[in-house]
Amino acid sequence: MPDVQREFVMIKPDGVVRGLVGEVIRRLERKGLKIVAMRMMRLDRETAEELYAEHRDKPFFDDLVEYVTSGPVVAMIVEGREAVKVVRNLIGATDPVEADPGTIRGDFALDIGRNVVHAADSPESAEREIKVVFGEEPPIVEYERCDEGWLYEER
Ligand code: IDP
Ligand code: MG
Repeated sequence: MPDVQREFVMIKPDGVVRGLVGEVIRRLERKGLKIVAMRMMRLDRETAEELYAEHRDKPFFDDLVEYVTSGPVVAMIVEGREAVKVVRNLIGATDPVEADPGTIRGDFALDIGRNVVHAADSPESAEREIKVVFGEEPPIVEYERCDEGWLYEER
């Protein structure tokens, strides 16, 4: 199967507390993506700062770190063809006001500072963020989805 990628996805505290965990996972699963690791946790400040290191100098950085450490998150690694692009399309634009209907942010959020879900923006970011949140040896569980033969023309 060509172009298989790993993507890092994280349901943010508003998504968990608002009861959207199942909704987000459902959308990833029904697209055909395979969840290969998942952990519910609370991010500590250091991990959140590292996760969002690229935004350290932005005016919203402190609020962002406060937000993602304010409650539980559900962190996941998903696999599939072009998983990074596919997940970014599923979650929608950063600002939920601009996000298309049908996307997670487009359907469930109204505020850029409470946009329900995080996903890495490139395969390189995904690899880095997976290590930040899951550690150097992420707990990946390999298996086959029973529909893989029908999700992809070639295997
Ligand atoms: P992304 O989550 O779509 O990749 P980024 O630009 O990487 O968007 O920003 C990371 C997160 O920082 C966003 O998801 C959002 O929660 C927050 N954020 C981004 N820009 C703003 C802003 O202008 N005001 C407040 N929060 C912001
Ligand atoms: Mg980003």
